[in-house]
Amino acid sequence: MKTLFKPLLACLITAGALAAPQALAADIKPRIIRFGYGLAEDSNQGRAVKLFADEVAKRSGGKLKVKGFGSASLGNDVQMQNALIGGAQEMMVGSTATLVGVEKDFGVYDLPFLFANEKEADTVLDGPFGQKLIARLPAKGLVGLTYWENGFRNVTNTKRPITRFEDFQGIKLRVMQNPVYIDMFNSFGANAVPLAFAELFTALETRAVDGQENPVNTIQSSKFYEVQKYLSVTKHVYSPWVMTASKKWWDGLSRDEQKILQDAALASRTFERKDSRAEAMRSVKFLTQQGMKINMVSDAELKRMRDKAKPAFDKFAANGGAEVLKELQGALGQLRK
Ligand code: TK8
Repeated sequence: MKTLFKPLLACLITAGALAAPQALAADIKPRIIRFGYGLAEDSNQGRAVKLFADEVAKRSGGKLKVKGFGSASLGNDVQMQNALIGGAQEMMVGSTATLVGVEKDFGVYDLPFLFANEKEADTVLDGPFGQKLIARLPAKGLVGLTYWENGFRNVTNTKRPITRFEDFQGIKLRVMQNPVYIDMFNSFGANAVPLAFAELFTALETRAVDGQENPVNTIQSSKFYEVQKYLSVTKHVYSPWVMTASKKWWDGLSRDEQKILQDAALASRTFERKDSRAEAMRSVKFLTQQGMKINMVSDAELKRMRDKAKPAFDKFAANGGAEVLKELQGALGQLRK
């Protein structure tokens, strides 16, 4: 009986799969997925969330509905992380820098002048190093799906162009809520003020701070050009975003549902990086047209900044980051061989 039944069942499954592959095979329930992010809907982040939502809808026959909530309307990065861990929100994308409260080693990406270009960043983030860091998240209540590009960060302020680190002297500079940034800019002579991104525009507008640092895409999409005069191209840090899901919620999904989300996340990664890079090429011109004064910082001065930031490296290593820093430098060394 058993031996007869098995091939018959296999035949039925094959026939069924041929007739209606999705409907029969996939275990998908109707679900609404709240997906929060910090930037405006009309930003590289917003466009990629929309692409992700469309991909998930397509791959799930419309059953999984991703609802994007931009401009930190569900909370800033840190608040959303906590909501995911607690199971009060399903998904988000945000900076790896603000994940340090959850997993300290993510701070390694914030050390200045590590990645030489986007290609290095892609290879390391998508390769064993980046995936190993992501694999630490489930133990902390999060599931990391993929990295997106935030991009190389540049400095804006209202006081003066930054041409060398001495120009940071006395500038009140908003940084992300992350100790590496605080140490780095303080070592340049700035007065680093950690602040959530959601509060940044107002802080710049009211002159509570003089400046900030972010990729050109964000300077454009968050309209910082309205309240900032100087943009200095320092590319001091390559900043990743990471897409995460609540582990509590994720564990209740079927394998099919998880696979749809994971596949759609990878599709969104390809789109997001391409879109962000194309936009970054146009942003500099746009920002000039808006009246920003833009200067490039020379390689020699960037090297001086790098040397000056050594205390940030030392402190990161001394506070338990030595291993992860060595691994990242090792991965970069492999690439450059
Ligand atoms: C958006 C932030 C932003 C980051 C920052 O929520 O805070 O400056 O660059 O992209 O994650």
